[in-house]
Amino acid sequence: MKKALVLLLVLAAMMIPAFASGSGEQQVTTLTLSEVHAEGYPTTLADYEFARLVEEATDGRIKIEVFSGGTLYGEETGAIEALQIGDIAFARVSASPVASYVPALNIIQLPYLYRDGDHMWQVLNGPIGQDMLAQIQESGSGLVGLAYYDAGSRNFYTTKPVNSVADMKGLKIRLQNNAMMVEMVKLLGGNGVTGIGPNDVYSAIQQGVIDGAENNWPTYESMGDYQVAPYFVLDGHTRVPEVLLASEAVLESLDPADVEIIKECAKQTQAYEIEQWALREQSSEEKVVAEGVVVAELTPEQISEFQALMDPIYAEYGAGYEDLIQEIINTGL
Ligand code: BDP
Repeated sequence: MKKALVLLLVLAAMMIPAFASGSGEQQVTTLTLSEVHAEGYPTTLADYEFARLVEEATDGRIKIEVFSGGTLYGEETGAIEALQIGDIAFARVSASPVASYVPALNIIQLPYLYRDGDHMWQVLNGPIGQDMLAQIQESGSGLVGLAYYDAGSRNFYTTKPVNSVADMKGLKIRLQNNAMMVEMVKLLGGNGVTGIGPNDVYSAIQQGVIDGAENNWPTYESMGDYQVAPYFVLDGHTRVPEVLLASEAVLESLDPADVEIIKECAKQTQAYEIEQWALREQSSEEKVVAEGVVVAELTPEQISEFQALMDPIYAEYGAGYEDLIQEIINTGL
Protein backbone atom coordinates (compact mmCIF):
# COMPACT_ATOMS: atom_id res chain seq x y z
CA MET A 1 0.00 0.00 0.00
CA LYS A 2 1.25 3.47 -0.87
CA LYS A 3 2.33 5.60 2.10
CA ALA A 4 -0.23 8.31 1.28
CA LEU A 5 -3.04 5.76 1.29
CA VAL A 6 -1.91 4.35 4.65
CA LEU A 7 -1.87 7.87 6.07
CA LEU A 8 -5.33 8.52 4.71
CA LEU A 9 -6.66 5.35 6.32
CA VAL A 10 -5.07 6.22 9.66
CA LEU A 11 -6.61 9.68 9.49
CA ALA A 12 -9.99 8.21 8.63
CA ALA A 13 -9.74 5.82 11.59
CA MET A 14 -9.12 8.76 13.90
CA MET A 15 -12.02 10.78 12.56
CA ILE A 16 -14.79 8.23 12.25
CA PRO A 17 -16.11 6.89 15.56
CA ALA A 18 -17.16 3.53 14.17
CA PHE A 19 -14.34 2.77 11.79
CA ALA A 20 -14.37 -0.57 10.09
CA SER A 21 -11.07 -1.81 8.78
CA GLY A 22 -11.02 -4.95 6.73
CA SER A 23 -8.23 -7.47 6.95
CA GLY A 24 -9.12 -10.47 4.86
CA GLU A 25 -12.64 -11.53 5.77
CA GLN A 26 -12.73 -10.02 9.24
CA GLN A 27 -14.12 -6.50 9.47
CA VAL A 28 -12.98 -4.84 12.69
CA THR A 29 -14.97 -1.92 14.06
CA THR A 30 -13.17 0.24 16.59
CA LEU A 31 -15.32 2.24 18.99
CA THR A 32 -14.16 4.97 21.36
CA LEU A 33 -14.96 5.20 25.08
CA SER A 34 -14.28 8.36 27.11
CA GLU A 35 -13.50 8.20 30.84
CA VAL A 36 -12.39 11.02 33.18
CA HIS A 37 -10.78 8.72 35.71
CA ALA A 38 -7.23 7.43 35.73
CA GLU A 39 -6.05 3.93 34.96
CA GLY A 40 -6.81 1.56 37.83
CA TYR A 41 -9.85 3.51 39.09
CA PRO A 42 -12.94 1.24 39.52
CA THR A 43 -14.88 2.73 36.60
CA THR A 44 -11.85 2.58 34.32
CA LEU A 45 -11.36 -1.08 35.23
CA ALA A 46 -15.03 -1.65 34.36
CA ASP A 47 -14.55 0.14 31.01
CA TYR A 48 -11.77 -2.30 30.11
CA GLU A 49 -13.86 -5.22 31.29
CA PHE A 50 -16.66 -4.00 29.01
CA ALA A 51 -14.21 -3.77 26.10
CA ARG A 52 -12.89 -7.24 26.83
CA LEU A 53 -16.34 -8.82 26.98
CA VAL A 54 -17.51 -7.14 23.77
CA GLU A 55 -14.38 -8.12 21.88
CA GLU A 56 -14.71 -11.70 23.08
CA ALA A 57 -18.44 -11.95 22.32
CA THR A 58 -18.00 -10.55 18.81
CA ASP A 59 -14.95 -12.73 18.06
CA GLY A 60 -12.85 -9.62 17.73
CA ARG A 61 -15.15 -7.85 15.27
CA ILE A 62 -15.74 -4.97 17.71
CA LYS A 63 -12.92 -3.38 19.61
CA ILE A 64 -13.46 -0.67 22.20
CA GLU A 65 -10.64 1.75 22.82
CA VAL A 66 -10.70 3.32 26.28
CA PHE A 67 -9.39 6.88 26.66
CA SER A 68 -8.95 7.36 30.42
CA GLY A 69 -7.89 10.34 32.53
CA GLY A 70 -10.13 12.79 30.68
CA THR A 71 -7.72 12.85 27.73
CA LEU A 72 -10.62 13.14 25.26
CA TYR A 73 -13.03 15.21 27.38
CA GLY A 74 -11.96 16.62 30.73
CA GLU A 75 -15.53 17.64 31.43
CA GLU A 76 -18.26 15.06 31.14
CA THR A 77 -20.61 17.55 29.49
CA GLY A 78 -18.22 17.55 26.52
CA ALA A 79 -18.32 13.76 26.31
CA ILE A 80 -22.13 13.73 26.54
CA GLU A 81 -22.42 16.21 23.67
CA ALA A 82 -19.94 14.19 21.62
CA LEU A 83 -22.16 11.12 22.12
CA GLN A 84 -25.21 13.06 21.00
CA ILE A 85 -23.66 13.90 17.65
CA GLY A 86 -22.07 10.48 17.26
CA ASP A 87 -18.47 11.69 17.58
CA ILE A 88 -17.69 8.96 20.10
CA ALA A 89 -19.49 5.69 20.83
CA PHE A 90 -19.33 5.44 24.65
CA ALA A 91 -18.68 7.49 27.76
CA ARG A 92 -18.66 6.48 31.38
CA VAL A 93 -19.99 9.50 33.23
CA SER A 94 -21.73 10.47 36.44
CA ALA A 95 -25.55 10.66 36.29
CA SER A 96 -25.29 14.22 37.57
CA PRO A 97 -24.36 16.03 34.32
CA VAL A 98 -26.64 13.66 32.35
CA ALA A 99 -29.62 15.16 34.21
CA SER A 100 -29.02 18.44 32.35
CA TYR A 101 -30.13 16.53 29.22
CA VAL A 102 -32.57 14.07 30.83
CA PRO A 103 -34.11 16.00 33.78
CA ALA A 104 -35.97 12.95 35.18
CA LEU A 105 -32.58 11.56 36.22
CA ASN A 106 -32.48 14.14 39.01
CA ILE A 107 -35.07 12.07 40.85
CA ILE A 108 -32.64 9.22 41.49
CA GLN A 109 -30.00 11.61 42.85
CA LEU A 110 -32.05 13.91 45.08
CA PRO A 111 -30.16 14.94 48.22
CA TYR A 112 -30.58 12.56 51.18
CA LEU A 113 -32.83 10.26 49.17
CA TYR A 114 -31.28 6.91 50.06
CA ARG A 115 -30.72 5.43 53.50
CA ASP A 116 -27.54 3.71 52.32
CA GLY A 117 -25.88 2.03 49.35
CA ASP A 118 -28.06 -1.09 49.56
CA HIS A 119 -31.18 1.04 49.37
CA MET A 120 -29.84 2.80 46.26
CA TRP A 121 -29.04 -0.51 44.55
CA GLN A 122 -32.47 -1.93 45.31
CA VAL A 123 -33.95 1.10 43.56
CA LEU A 124 -31.51 1.21 40.62
CA ASN A 125 -31.68 -2.50 39.86
CA GLY A 126 -35.44 -2.60 40.41
CA PRO A 127 -38.18 -1.33 38.07
CA ILE A 128 -37.73 2.37 38.99
CA GLY A 129 -34.02 2.46 38.21
CA GLN A 130 -34.34 0.36 35.06
CA ASP A 131 -37.15 2.57 33.81
CA MET A 132 -34.96 5.65 34.40
CA LEU A 133 -32.13 4.01 32.47
CA ALA A 134 -34.51 3.38 29.56
CA GLN A 135 -35.78 6.97 29.76
CA ILE A 136 -32.31 8.24 28.86
CA GLN A 137 -32.95 7.04 25.31
CA GLU A 138 -36.74 7.44 25.30
CA SER A 139 -36.38 11.14 26.17
CA GLY A 140 -34.88 11.68 22.71
CA SER A 141 -31.53 12.78 24.15
CA GLY A 142 -29.53 10.84 21.56
CA LEU A 143 -28.01 8.92 24.48
CA VAL A 144 -28.50 5.30 25.46
CA GLY A 145 -28.10 4.24 29.11
CA LEU A 146 -26.30 0.89 29.26
CA ALA A 147 -25.57 0.31 32.94
CA TYR A 148 -25.27 1.94 36.34
CA TYR A 149 -22.11 1.74 38.41
CA ASP A 150 -21.43 2.53 42.05
CA ALA A 151 -19.93 5.85 43.13
CA GLY A 152 -20.68 5.71 46.86
CA SER A 153 -21.82 8.85 48.62
CA ARG A 154 -20.69 12.41 47.99
CA ASN A 155 -19.40 14.63 50.79
CA PHE A 156 -17.98 18.14 51.04
CA TYR A 157 -14.26 18.75 51.40
CA THR A 158 -12.76 22.11 52.03
CA THR A 159 -9.68 24.14 52.89
CA LYS A 160 -11.07 24.92 56.35
CA PRO A 161 -13.12 22.76 58.73
CA VAL A 162 -16.85 22.31 58.19
CA ASN A 163 -18.57 20.82 61.24
CA SER A 164 -22.08 22.17 60.73
CA VAL A 165 -24.30 23.80 58.14
CA ALA A 166 -23.29 27.20 59.53
CA ASP A 167 -19.69 26.54 58.45
CA MET A 168 -20.80 26.25 54.80
CA LYS A 169 -21.64 29.95 54.70
CA GLY A 170 -20.02 31.76 51.78
CA LEU A 171 -17.86 28.79 50.73
CA LYS A 172 -17.22 28.47 47.01
CA ILE A 173 -17.79 24.80 46.22
CA ARG A 174 -17.02 23.19 42.88
CA LEU A 175 -19.95 21.14 41.59
CA GLN A 176 -20.73 19.00 38.58
CA ASN A 177 -22.74 20.61 35.79
CA ASN A 178 -26.15 20.19 37.36
CA ALA A 179 -28.44 23.08 38.36
CA MET A 180 -30.06 21.05 41.16
CA MET A 181 -26.69 20.64 42.87
CA VAL A 182 -26.03 24.38 42.56
CA GLU A 183 -29.36 24.98 44.27
CA MET A 184 -28.45 22.46 46.98
CA VAL A 185 -25.26 24.33 47.90
CA LYS A 186 -27.11 27.65 47.80
CA LEU A 187 -29.65 26.31 50.30
CA LEU A 188 -26.77 25.30 52.56
CA GLY A 189 -25.39 28.84 52.44
CA GLY A 190 -22.52 28.31 50.01
CA ASN A 191 -21.90 29.21 46.37
CA GLY A 192 -21.76 26.46 43.77
CA VAL A 193 -19.18 26.80 41.01
CA THR A 194 -19.57 24.73 37.83
CA GLY A 195 -17.48 24.41 34.68
CA ILE A 196 -14.39 22.92 36.34
CA GLY A 197 -13.58 19.37 35.25
CA PRO A 198 -12.74 16.86 38.02
CA ASN A 199 -9.10 16.77 36.96
CA ASP A 200 -8.84 20.54 37.46
CA VAL A 201 -10.33 20.77 40.95
CA TYR A 202 -6.93 20.39 42.62
CA SER A 203 -5.44 23.43 40.89
CA ALA A 204 -8.62 25.48 41.32
CA ILE A 205 -8.40 24.91 45.08
CA GLN A 206 -4.68 25.57 45.12
CA GLN A 207 -5.18 28.86 43.29
CA GLY A 208 -7.98 29.91 45.64
CA VAL A 209 -10.61 29.96 42.88
CA ILE A 210 -12.75 27.69 45.07
CA ASP A 211 -12.74 26.74 48.77
CA GLY A 212 -13.53 23.10 48.16
CA ALA A 213 -15.61 20.57 46.30
CA GLU A 214 -17.63 17.45 47.00
CA ASN A 215 -17.07 13.87 46.02
CA ASN A 216 -16.57 10.30 47.20
CA TRP A 217 -13.42 8.90 48.87
CA PRO A 218 -11.87 7.41 45.70
CA THR A 219 -12.11 10.60 43.60
CA TYR A 220 -10.91 12.75 46.52
CA GLU A 221 -7.90 10.49 46.86
CA SER A 222 -7.25 9.73 43.20
CA MET A 223 -7.32 13.36 42.04
CA GLY A 224 -5.06 14.38 44.94
CA ASP A 225 -7.59 16.95 46.16
CA TYR A 226 -7.06 15.86 49.77
CA GLN A 227 -3.63 17.50 49.65
CA VAL A 228 -5.11 20.97 49.15
CA ALA A 229 -8.49 20.57 50.89
CA PRO A 230 -7.78 18.33 53.90
CA TYR A 231 -11.13 18.75 55.70
CA PHE A 232 -13.68 16.09 54.74
CA VAL A 233 -17.15 16.25 56.26
CA LEU A 234 -19.19 13.04 56.13
CA ASP A 235 -22.52 14.70 55.37
CA GLY A 236 -23.34 12.19 52.59
CA HIS A 237 -25.57 14.68 50.78
CA THR A 238 -26.01 12.60 47.63
CA ARG A 239 -25.54 9.17 46.14
CA VAL A 240 -25.10 9.73 42.43
CA PRO A 241 -24.62 6.59 40.38
CA GLU A 242 -22.25 6.42 37.44
CA VAL A 243 -23.73 5.57 34.04
CA LEU A 244 -22.18 3.89 31.07
CA LEU A 245 -23.66 5.71 28.09
CA ALA A 246 -23.68 4.94 24.38
CA SER A 247 -24.32 7.19 21.43
CA GLU A 248 -27.68 6.35 19.85
CA ALA A 249 -26.34 7.43 16.44
CA VAL A 250 -23.34 5.12 16.66
CA LEU A 251 -25.43 2.16 17.87
CA GLU A 252 -27.79 2.68 14.95
CA SER A 253 -24.86 2.34 12.57
CA LEU A 254 -24.08 -1.15 13.92
CA ASP A 255 -25.65 -4.53 13.26
CA PRO A 256 -28.66 -4.88 15.64
CA ALA A 257 -27.31 -8.24 16.86
CA ASP A 258 -24.06 -6.53 17.87
CA VAL A 259 -26.02 -3.81 19.68
CA GLU A 260 -27.66 -6.54 21.75
CA ILE A 261 -24.25 -8.01 22.55
CA ILE A 262 -23.00 -4.56 23.61
CA LYS A 263 -26.01 -4.02 25.89
CA GLU A 264 -25.64 -7.45 27.45
CA CYS A 265 -21.88 -7.05 28.04
CA ALA A 266 -22.43 -3.63 29.65
CA LYS A 267 -24.92 -5.14 32.11
CA GLN A 268 -22.44 -7.87 32.97
CA THR A 269 -19.83 -5.32 34.06
CA GLN A 270 -21.99 -3.86 36.83
CA ALA A 271 -21.24 -6.51 39.46
CA TYR A 272 -17.53 -6.25 38.66
CA GLU A 273 -17.51 -2.47 39.11
CA ILE A 274 -19.41 -2.70 42.41
CA GLU A 275 -16.82 -5.17 43.68
CA GLN A 276 -13.91 -2.97 42.60
CA TRP A 277 -15.69 0.03 44.07
CA ALA A 278 -15.99 -1.48 47.54
CA LEU A 279 -12.28 -2.27 47.61
CA ARG A 280 -11.23 1.17 46.41
CA GLU A 281 -13.63 3.07 48.64
CA GLN A 282 -12.02 1.49 51.67
CA SER A 283 -8.41 1.79 50.52
CA SER A 284 -8.87 5.43 49.48
CA GLU A 285 -10.35 6.35 52.83
CA GLU A 286 -7.52 4.60 54.64
CA LYS A 287 -4.91 6.31 52.49
CA VAL A 288 -6.16 9.88 52.95
CA VAL A 289 -6.75 9.40 56.67
CA ALA A 290 -3.20 8.08 57.02
CA GLU A 291 -2.00 11.18 55.20
CA GLY A 292 -3.61 13.46 57.76
CA VAL A 293 -7.05 14.31 56.38
CA VAL A 294 -9.36 15.59 59.12
CA VAL A 295 -12.70 13.78 58.93
CA ALA A 296 -15.76 15.36 60.52
CA GLU A 297 -18.31 12.68 61.37
CA LEU A 298 -21.71 14.27 61.86
CA THR A 299 -24.30 13.08 64.34
CA PRO A 300 -27.74 12.13 62.95
CA GLU A 301 -29.03 15.44 64.40
CA GLN A 302 -26.37 17.43 62.54
CA ILE A 303 -27.14 15.60 59.29
CA SER A 304 -30.82 16.42 59.83
CA GLU A 305 -29.85 20.09 59.79
CA PHE A 306 -28.46 19.67 56.26
CA GLN A 307 -31.38 17.54 55.17
CA ALA A 308 -34.03 19.89 56.53
CA LEU A 309 -32.84 22.62 54.17
CA MET A 310 -33.52 20.48 51.08
CA ASP A 311 -37.32 20.86 51.02
CA PRO A 312 -37.30 23.52 48.24
CA ILE A 313 -35.36 21.09 46.01
CA TYR A 314 -37.93 18.36 46.55
CA ALA A 315 -40.68 20.89 45.80
CA GLU A 316 -39.03 22.18 42.62
CA TYR A 317 -37.27 19.14 41.12
CA GLY A 318 -39.67 16.58 42.56
CA ALA A 319 -42.77 18.30 41.19
CA GLY A 320 -44.86 15.75 39.31
CA TYR A 321 -42.78 12.88 40.72
CA GLU A 322 -44.19 12.84 44.27
CA ASP A 323 -45.47 9.25 44.03
CA LEU A 324 -42.25 8.00 42.48
CA ILE A 325 -40.17 9.65 45.22
CA GLN A 326 -42.38 8.05 47.85
CA GLU A 327 -41.97 4.69 46.13
CA ILE A 328 -38.20 5.14 46.19
CA ILE A 329 -38.27 6.02 49.89
CA ASN A 330 -40.46 2.97 50.61
CA THR A 331 -38.23 0.59 48.65
CA GLY A 332 -36.75 -2.02 50.95
CA LEU A 333 -38.73 -0.94 54.01
C1 BDP B 1 -16.76 11.37 40.29
C2 BDP B 1 -17.36 10.65 39.12
C3 BDP B 1 -16.98 11.30 37.82
C4 BDP B 1 -17.30 12.78 37.87
C5 BDP B 1 -16.68 13.41 39.09
C6 BDP B 1 -17.00 14.89 39.20
O1 BDP B 1 -16.89 9.33 39.12
O2 BDP B 1 -17.67 10.67 36.78
O3 BDP B 1 -16.81 13.38 36.74
O4 BDP B 1 -17.13 12.73 40.24
O5 BDP B 1 -17.24 15.37 40.29
O6 BDP B 1 -17.23 10.80 41.50
O7 BDP B 1 -17.00 15.58 38.17
